[in-house]
Amino acid sequence: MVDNYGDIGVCWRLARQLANEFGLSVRLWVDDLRSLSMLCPEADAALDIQRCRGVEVRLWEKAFPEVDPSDLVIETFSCMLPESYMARMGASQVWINLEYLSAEGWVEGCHKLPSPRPPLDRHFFFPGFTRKTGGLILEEGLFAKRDAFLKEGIGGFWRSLQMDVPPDTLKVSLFAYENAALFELFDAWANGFQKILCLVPEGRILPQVMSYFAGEGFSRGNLQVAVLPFFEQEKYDELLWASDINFVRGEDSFVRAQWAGKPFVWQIYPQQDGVHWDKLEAFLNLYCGRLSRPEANALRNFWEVWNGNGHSVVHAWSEFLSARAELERRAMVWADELSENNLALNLLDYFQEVGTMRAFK
Ligand code: TRH
Repeated sequence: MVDNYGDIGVCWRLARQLANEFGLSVRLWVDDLRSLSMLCPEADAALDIQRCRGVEVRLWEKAFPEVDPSDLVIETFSCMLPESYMARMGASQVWINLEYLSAEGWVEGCHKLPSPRPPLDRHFFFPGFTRKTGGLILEEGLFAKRDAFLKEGIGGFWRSLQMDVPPDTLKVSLFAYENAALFELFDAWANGFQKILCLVPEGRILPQVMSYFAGEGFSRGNLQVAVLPFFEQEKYDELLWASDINFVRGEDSFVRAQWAGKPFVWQIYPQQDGVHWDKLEAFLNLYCGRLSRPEANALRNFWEVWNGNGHSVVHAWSEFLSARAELERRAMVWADELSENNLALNLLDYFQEVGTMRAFK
């Protein structure tokens, strides 16, 4: 897909973590190396086989190469393993289907359920936000890195972008799909009392951003927009840390915004039958649970507006902004709570659990 990096984003992150933190020998099969090279410029989109950041990266072609299957086979997002690969798998492989992220209640019931593919066993593994799910991808030491960046690295970050950001300016990163609410939001920012610097990495929202300014520079009233290059994954984290509010989308940037510990706004990946609204509400219910009522309403209303419920953007934004101090506190506490449930650790524990269960069968 053009400009959809979530699936490779998750796989690349997990592959690196398993290889570099746990010392495992990891082979990542990718059918779109161009997308990977956007997240990691060292990856060469022309190479069928390469080693990159401790991971063996292989091109997933139609004619799938004949290789010995790994001890742990992680199928992500139900991508369907090639027949020839499955034919070589047997009782010594543990096959896990790593699913999409959702805060919906049914996830807890389905996490770790068997999903047989006779004669092989397969097991569901669901990431999630509660202790009864597989948790979220979080690299060792990420919070310490974030905090050190905020203490010492932030000036260097802005300088690397050749930007001089006045302290009274609210910095907002904007990573989004096309969005019908954008013009109204930009109007609210342009006409608001607060100076706003909106940082837009190149991507799907950019044509809309350009058309708002109609070729007349990138500033209007109190709003200034800076278009940024699409960063490698680590630098995108820095953008999230350096900004005061983050607009994110999909699955992986959504999680990274949570680790940033800053107020954030999620544009969920829209699905045709509208089921994404259930997912959005499920997350809001969890996240808002411990916010006081005005702040919870402000967050909920603005997120719903940003996801296209058609209500007034101006009003929702002004309430969201007023709730900022409380949302900042919530974001930090939430990040700390979530960090207790680490996906990579849980996945490897489960790998051993399945192996042990088999031995007793
Ligand atoms: O690209 P996305 O919209 O991905 C989506 C979702 O994952 C969705 O569930 C899936 O079904 C759909 O794709 C096909 O958004 P997401 O998930 O946030 O992924 C973006 C990735 O790009 C993430 O790993 C962060 C990374 N990124 C950078 O590395 N540099 C950047 O400058 C930016 C803006 C993002």
